[in-house]
Amino acid sequence: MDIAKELLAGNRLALSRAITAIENEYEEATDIMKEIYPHTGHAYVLGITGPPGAGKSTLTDKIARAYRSQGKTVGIIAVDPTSPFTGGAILGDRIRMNGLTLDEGVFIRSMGTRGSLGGLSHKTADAVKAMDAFGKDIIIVETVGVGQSEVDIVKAADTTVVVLIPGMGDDIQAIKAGILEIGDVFCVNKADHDGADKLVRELNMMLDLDANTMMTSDETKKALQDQFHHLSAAIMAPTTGWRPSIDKVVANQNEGIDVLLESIHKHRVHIEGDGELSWRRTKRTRDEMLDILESSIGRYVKNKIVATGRLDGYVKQIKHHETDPYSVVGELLQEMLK
Ligand SMILES: Nc1nc2c(ncn2[C@@H]2O[C@H](COP(=O)(O)OP(=O)(O)OP(=O)(O)O)[C@@H](O)[C@H]2O)c(=O)[nH]1
Ligand SMILES: [Mg+2]
Repeated sequence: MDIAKELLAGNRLALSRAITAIENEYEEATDIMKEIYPHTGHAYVLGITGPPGAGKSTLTDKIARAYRSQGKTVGIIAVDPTSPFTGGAILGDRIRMNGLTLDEGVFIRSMGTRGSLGGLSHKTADAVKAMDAFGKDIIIVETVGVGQSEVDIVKAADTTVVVLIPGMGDDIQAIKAGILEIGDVFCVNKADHDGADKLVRELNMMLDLDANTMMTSDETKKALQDQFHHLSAAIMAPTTGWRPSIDKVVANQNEGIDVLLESIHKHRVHIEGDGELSWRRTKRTRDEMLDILESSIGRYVKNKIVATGRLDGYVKQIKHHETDPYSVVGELLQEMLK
């Protein structure tokens, strides 16, 4: 089967195979990406992240249904960076999203680390592109946790929803730094539990008072814009005045979903209007390009040196302190990139 062609023609099996190729780094994945790339850039990508058990899958299911009722097609990628196997995640998410799997307008896929956390965000981004080229209007990336790995993963998102639940106590302090940075919309889920209003108040306070965080992100943005300034005016635009919204939701009872969707929509309109979306996507493209460059050059040089059979000799020399890895790499690079 010509996977790329079939995928572009709307064959679900081809989409599934493409993502498997991406996930397992099969050689054909590169050719598939090349062929589908011109057909990407149409989908809107939603990131949903938050601590384990916060109700992300339940919420994803409800959000997907809401978009479906608007006539939009939906792709869902459930990423679990904590698990080397996707089996558990697949099972749990499948059960929670039971009705959805029967809907032709929805495509659900789980992705795990398959042993190496490195590259998971890159693979997720490529899987998003596969669903985008396939023609999904909205792509939802659900990822568990509150660490760096999901921060990287949600970089693929245009709007990021951070899901929190009442009763997390001091945990919120611990996770706040990373979370305030990435949340465009905050969802206080399980609002049927005590403490939802308290959590909303705390979040409001953090967002208002933590000028530091805001400054960092604005500064980071500025620094990046400076690097970009020669590229185009479009990416100079941002430094947005977006104040993340905080919505109370009871996902398992489908309560508050409309309001949450409205917040997501407002954020979308906001970043489309002031150039931020274009800027985010430009930055993403740049990061991706450098990522591919780095890994390709690395692989090329590594393969070459292994092929010359000199690797073991170098290792021995380094081990005997006759030289050091930095000098060896420096010499090799000079020699190979001449
Ligand atoms: N009381 C209550 N329970 C909820 C709500 N939303 C989800 N749940 C329940 O919370 C549990 C966890 O929900 P999931 O959707 O699996 O949470 P998750 O964040 O995807 O979990 P992981 O992917 O394992 O991190 C399930 O038993 C849900 O039924 C809610 O609003 N209120
Ligand atoms: Mg889940």
